[in-house]
Amino acid sequence: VTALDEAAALIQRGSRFLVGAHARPDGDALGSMLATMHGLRALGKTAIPWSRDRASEYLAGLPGARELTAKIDGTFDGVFLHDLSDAALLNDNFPAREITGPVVILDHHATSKPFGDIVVRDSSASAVGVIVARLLSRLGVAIDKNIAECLWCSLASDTGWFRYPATDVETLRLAADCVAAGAQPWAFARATEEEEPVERLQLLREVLKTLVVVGEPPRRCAFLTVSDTELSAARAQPDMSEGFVNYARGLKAVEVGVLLADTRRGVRVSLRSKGGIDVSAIAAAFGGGGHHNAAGCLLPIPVDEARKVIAEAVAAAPVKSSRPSPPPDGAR
Ligand SMILES: [Mn+2]
Repeated sequence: VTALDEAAALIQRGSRFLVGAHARPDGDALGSMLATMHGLRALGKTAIPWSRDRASEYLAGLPGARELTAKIDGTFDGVFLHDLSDAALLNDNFPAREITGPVVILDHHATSKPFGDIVVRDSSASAVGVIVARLLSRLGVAIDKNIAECLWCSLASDTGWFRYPATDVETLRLAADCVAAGAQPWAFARATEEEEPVERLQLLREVLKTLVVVGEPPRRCAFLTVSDTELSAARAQPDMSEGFVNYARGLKAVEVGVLLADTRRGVRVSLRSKGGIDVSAIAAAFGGGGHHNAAGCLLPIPVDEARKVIAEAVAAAPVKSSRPSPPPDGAR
């Protein structure tokens, strides 16, 4: 019996469920949890989307995003937590297990501090939406328009619009199924990336002034920093720097891009690799985690020190050969 079977059995047995994700949910977290919610409802179950945080403005148009709530009544037959590898990433006022019932983890992170009663984990899945689609398929739930829009959000978000290495045939077939069921790629792109507040671009202008490139290939590293200086110059909100780290990675001969966000809790470090360096190992060394090519951690030190510490960690990181493996004998 696989974890997926156990998760499906739990759904069939129960009637009332919570769905949730990590704090400050991104497109994969929110899209996948809402897809599960709509799938549960299609089976006639009650499903409530638990979140202390509201959906980011750019995701607020997802079907169900406005239902997010931290106020719940009664008890549940289980909770499905998405895109979550570490209980510490859950908001601290998450209800106790006596309220939620069994905890089911649907996740695709490799670095994990295991928790949960049923853990459906596939670190090769490009997005948690892929795992949710497998679960819904096991339950015989057809992808309707709501599910399709939420899964599309999950896939597009975590594959970087279908270009990161985990983008496989399963991902693209599911994407096609979503479009067939009513997901509209341009409508989603418009809502998320083609309606940016002016302050975000003004923030980018300020943040680009902080660019620092250190080291030599294959470990060259580019840093961008966002602190109160940049935020107030642009009159911008902290969450508007989402995605800026990709500008740092996207430079010629740079292997790792880093965004340092100076917050009251410390420096939030976002790391992005082109594949030659495992940034999840670097993040894990500082108590964080993530994926081979995308990871993060929180450093309770000043931002200049954080830059130095991360630069040293990248300079010391093992480099994976970027040469493609040779074809098997006879394949030439
Ligand atoms: Mn994810």
